[in-house]
Amino acid sequence: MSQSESLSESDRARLRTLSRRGFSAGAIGLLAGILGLRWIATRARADGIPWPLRRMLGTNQRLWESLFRADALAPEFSTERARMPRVNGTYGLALDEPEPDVAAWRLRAEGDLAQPREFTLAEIQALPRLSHTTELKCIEGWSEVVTWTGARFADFTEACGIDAEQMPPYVALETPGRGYYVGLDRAAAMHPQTLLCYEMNGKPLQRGHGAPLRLVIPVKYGIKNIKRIATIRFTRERPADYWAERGYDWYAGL
Ligand SMILES: Nc1nc2c(c(=O)[nH]1)N[C@H]1C(S)=C(S)[C@@H](COP(=O)(O)O)O[C@H]1N2
Ligand SMILES: [Mo]
Repeated sequence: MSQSESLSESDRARLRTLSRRGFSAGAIGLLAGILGLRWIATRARADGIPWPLRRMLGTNQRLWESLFRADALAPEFSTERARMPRVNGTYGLALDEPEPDVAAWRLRAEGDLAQPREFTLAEIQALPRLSHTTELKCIEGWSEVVTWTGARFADFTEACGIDAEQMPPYVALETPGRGYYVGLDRAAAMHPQTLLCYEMNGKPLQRGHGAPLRLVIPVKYGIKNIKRIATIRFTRERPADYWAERGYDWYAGL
């Protein structure tokens, strides 16, 4: 004898009601989910994405910011662990143009400073030299340990005549022609491991990795590690950021 045959007619009726109820509850839940997603998707956009999502990123950012410690260092590794990462992201690198002349290259510092300044690569290399072996983490899900060498961003700001107390809250960095651009909060820019980097794994930086000068900022995801910097602007307004304008978190902290 099968189970259903042993059920009385009233049991069966009860079962039918229960499963109908279960189905209705499921259907209502599903519908609410779909309507909810549609509601989110049709909201006004803020920096390229619907405002409820942007607000979630904002909350996320405040949480990360409150956890940030200016003196907490990103983990460092032995140099034997260092590898060459893939070339990832070529916006603003102009790889189809002829090899640039490094002697003619200039880094422009502008914005909230006594007067705009231009630096040669030799001038950046004359600043105190620092190396660290840290992990480059891409939001796409891969990471690589790399030995980076360059000048501390904090030493560069000093060379620009900005003292740490007067430093404006934001820094904007751009490639030539603004093919890629990044905005940073002051605390991350001034972090002791943040470098204007000209050597990678003991060799001069290659074009695909941002020659002649790139940013290395281990307290942020890869997207903020802008390659081939032409301009650095100190500013009181939060700068535009290439990937934040395309839906990623502006802060992008680790
Ligand atoms: N100019 C420029 N810098 C950039 C990018 C880019 O597209 N253009 N991509 C970023 C991203 S997403 C990552 S993960 C790192 C990768 O650095 P790598 O190419 O040296 O591995 O560079 C960052 N800096
Ligand atoms: Mo990335």
